[in-house]
Amino acid sequence: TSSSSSRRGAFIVFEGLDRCGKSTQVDRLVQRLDRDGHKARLQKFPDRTTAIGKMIDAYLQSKAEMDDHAIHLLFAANRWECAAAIRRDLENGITVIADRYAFSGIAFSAAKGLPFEFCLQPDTALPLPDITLYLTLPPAVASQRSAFGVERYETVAIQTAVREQFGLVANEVKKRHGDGKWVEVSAEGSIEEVEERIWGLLEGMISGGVDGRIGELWV
Ligand code: 2DT
Ligand code: MG
Repeated sequence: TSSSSSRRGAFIVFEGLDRCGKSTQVDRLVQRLDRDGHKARLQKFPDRTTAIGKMIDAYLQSKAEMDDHAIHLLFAANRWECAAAIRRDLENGITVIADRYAFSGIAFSAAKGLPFEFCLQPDTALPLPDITLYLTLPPAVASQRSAFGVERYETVAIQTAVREQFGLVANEVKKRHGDGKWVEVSAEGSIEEVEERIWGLLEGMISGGVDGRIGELWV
């Protein structure tokens, strides 16, 4: 529509525990937008293709060990090296869809015992997502899905601790940026059912574009 040309693209983040179907849903959303001729770009975090991303990849595959603080800062640095491109694309009317973001950074590091305030700090002033969809699955349902992979963090004990931290992250987002910035979505049901649930929440924001400047995380 003509009004969308004066508006910027939407910055949409997906978060959730392993095996919640997050990456599947992100892929389907991007495919749908491509089909509709809508300009959209997928941004995965960690972005394992950069120099920093390769260090993160080695850590996740347990090919490298690293201090908890050091790897936390590398995950954040990996977002900062992508921040300018995200901002530029949004300003050019492109919808940016991120598979994980700073919220995973906080939840996973805090689950290891790092202080919550320390975990928040390095992502301060990154582009603020217009909405974060947090995909939820009851633990009993999750355990019936296919087995965990072999990467670091893919155990029931760690996922349980991460779930608890995501609850604190949700509170922080709502407190600092407003209730509408963090939306829980049930990931129960078929792939198609979850896809329609998600589309119902995002359709207006994506097709209309977003009015106003890009916010800054935690600011
Ligand atoms: P994927 O399986 O989605 O590639 O994630 N992680 C992710 C962190 O610990 N900190 C972060 O900042 C981010 C973005 C979550 C790989 C793992 O990396 C964790 C799972
Ligand atoms: Mg994974």
